[in-house]
Amino acid sequence: LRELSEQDLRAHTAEVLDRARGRSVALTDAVDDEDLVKQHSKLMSPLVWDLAHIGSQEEIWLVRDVGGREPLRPDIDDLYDAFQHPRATRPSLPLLGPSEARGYVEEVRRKAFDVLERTPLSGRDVTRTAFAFGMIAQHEQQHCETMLATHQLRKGDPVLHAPAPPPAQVRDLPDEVVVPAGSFVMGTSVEPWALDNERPAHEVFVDAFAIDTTPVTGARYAEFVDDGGYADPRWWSDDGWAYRSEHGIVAPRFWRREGGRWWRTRFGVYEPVPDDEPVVHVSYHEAEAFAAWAGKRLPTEAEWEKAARYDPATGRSRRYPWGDDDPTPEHANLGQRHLRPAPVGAYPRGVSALGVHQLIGDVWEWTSSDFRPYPGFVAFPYREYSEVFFGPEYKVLRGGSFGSDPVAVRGTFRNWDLPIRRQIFAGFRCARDVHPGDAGV
Ligand code: AVJ
Ligand code: FE
Repeated sequence: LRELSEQDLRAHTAEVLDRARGRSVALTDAVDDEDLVKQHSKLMSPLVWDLAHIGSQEEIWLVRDVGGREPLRPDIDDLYDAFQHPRATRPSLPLLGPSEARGYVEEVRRKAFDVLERTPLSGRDVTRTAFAFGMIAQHEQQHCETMLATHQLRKGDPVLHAPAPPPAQVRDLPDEVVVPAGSFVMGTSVEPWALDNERPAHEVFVDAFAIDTTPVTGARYAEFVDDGGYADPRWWSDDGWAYRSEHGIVAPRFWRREGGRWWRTRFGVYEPVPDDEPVVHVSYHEAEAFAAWAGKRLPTEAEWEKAARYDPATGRSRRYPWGDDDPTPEHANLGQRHLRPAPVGAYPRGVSALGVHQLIGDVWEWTSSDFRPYPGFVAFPYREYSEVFFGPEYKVLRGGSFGSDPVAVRGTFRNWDLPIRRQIFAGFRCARDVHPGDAGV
């Protein structure tokens, strides 16, 4: 992005916005109107709320703020303000209906494109302008991933279809990669569309550690379940044990035991849990318990990012594990091209300089870190994007899932959620301390 001419940046921005809109339309056209307005889970909004919320944010940031245009629908700002109405109450609001919502987002988009054509993206104040377009494209894609999670919670016949991901290309990968102690640059000050919480770049010293080469698979996770892992408080934190007891949790969300093995419903299809696919739909508490059972722990956020970005040959941090090039379908399973994580070993071209696989795409990975600001953090452009969430309640997830669009994932990208959440496409990998003198350090 930083090297693009004004004209190419405008064309790229339009393309990214179009791609997001194609996906929102596909996710909302896949079901009938009754399904669009209904709440499939108390954790989620009706799909029609996400759709109009996407339009409302675009109106606020692109049409009004960047464009300086007259508001289209100031009367609905409050309805689509996520902080005014918790998800559980959204179905009872006087929301725009399906056809109204579709008409609204189209009208906002026409105006936003008009603003895009007339607004300089380079020169004075560009950072704010070019960023606003990138932020809104990412915002729409983030809600598309949320809508995809709503689809996963919805009951009924399959309505989404996609080809299978690639099979494993490499087998017998080593279990772990050892990363020697040392500093690396975490976060970014130069990535044009990086969000406020990814900034600024800063040096972090990380002790030697070992990290799993791949995310934890379904087969490995089933060993934990079948070993009585959910019934043994030794592996769980106090909060985790209370959570699993209160909710009667005995396996990942959507898993069911039948005929001596684990099955799962995925987007309306009932199937055996695949052995070599990263486990998905586990909470932080479950990930933490598995790691304890395995004699390991979750990686910190800094460890995850060092494993993903640090290149020991140059001492630099890369934009992505494979280098500085934007993701292609050969690098990672992103963008809902497939409706599932790919088996481990499916993306040898996505490997990091340190030899760690599938850090980007497939499943979000829980880290042990609380969501906190980097030193020098400045809220931008609004406090409610990140700042109000900083603190001990939220855990950081990294790397994006099969349902994350490339525009909304980077080596520096930080997601966060409550440790009890498991409707998101979250899995994990483990890490452990290593000490000087241990093999490989
Ligand atoms: C970054 C995924 C936690 O969905 O709550 C969407 C993104 N912020 N609208 C969320 C977001 C405002 C956010 N996460
Ligand atoms: Fe939002």
